[in-house]
Amino acid sequence: MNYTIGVLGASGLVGQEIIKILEERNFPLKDIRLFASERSTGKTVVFKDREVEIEKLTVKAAKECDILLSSMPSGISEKIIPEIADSDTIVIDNSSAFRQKDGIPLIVPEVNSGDIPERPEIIANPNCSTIQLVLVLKPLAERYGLDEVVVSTYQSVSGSGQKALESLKAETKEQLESGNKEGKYYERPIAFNLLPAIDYFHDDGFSNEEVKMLNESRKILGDPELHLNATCVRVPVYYGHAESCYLKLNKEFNIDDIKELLANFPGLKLYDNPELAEYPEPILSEEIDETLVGRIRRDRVNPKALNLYIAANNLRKGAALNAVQIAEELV
Ligand code: 11C
Repeated sequence: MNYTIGVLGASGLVGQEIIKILEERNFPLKDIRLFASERSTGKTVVFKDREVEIEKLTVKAAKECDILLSSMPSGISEKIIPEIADSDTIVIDNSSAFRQKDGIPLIVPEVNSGDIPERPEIIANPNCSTIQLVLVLKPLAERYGLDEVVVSTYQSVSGSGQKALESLKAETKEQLESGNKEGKYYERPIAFNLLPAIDYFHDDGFSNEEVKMLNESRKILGDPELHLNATCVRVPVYYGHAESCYLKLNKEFNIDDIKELLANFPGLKLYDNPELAEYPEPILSEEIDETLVGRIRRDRVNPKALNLYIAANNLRKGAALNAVQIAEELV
């Protein structure tokens, strides 16, 4: 059977990446429909050698699709997706609107595809920084048990969209040419800088990105007690998020067993020869589907703890690819 796939938010960075991934992979497609806001309506996108016109999003038109891959702002998703989704039009939603709702699965296929119910209507796609983290946490949790996770992220500007990408370019040029350090997109300059502020701040001092990493990891791993502290930092990099992780396990381990376990987990690629300058980097993650994991080393004091470092393409595995993989699970 072949399926009509719709892409909601087709003109955004993630929407464009979804289209690219559907072209690359052998998805059983009957047709592809592209939807976006009125600003992009009427523009065309080349898909497998033919031009597909971007349509204005209406509930009626969206319901003509079997599966929708949606990447729209949360506020819009929250309003329109419940009107569209049913068991004949399944919506895989990349926004944060439904991730914590009871009864709505939050899926990273390699980790918890078993949580997809028989007749799903909405399936939530997690935040990019969570997806790459849980790929590493899952095999370790299963074999050794997780006592505590401490993670610091290094997140590229593409996580904030096209305007942020342009601002990094413009700010870098301006600082080099005139020394002007004015921020053009974030509240503070991003060029030659690091911003420990992603999304809004909660009353207890955590940013919403940090809270998402805790709540989403708990839901995906099925561990509501998971002890995880995140510090999320925006860095002046175009594509790819990196994360430094400190993990306390419940049991002692052999470090080579950990490397083997991670090397064999689907979606992960062990890249860990620091003496040969082989370690996870955003640049290396740009063109690949796997999450790179390296710099794996035991804590010098605590024999049950280790450090590691991961990098993944935030637009691919962190968003578009994960959504397409969920669609593949459905078909
Ligand atoms: C960032 N992780 O890098 C965010 C982007 O909840 O899907 C994705 C936000 C989300 O800014």
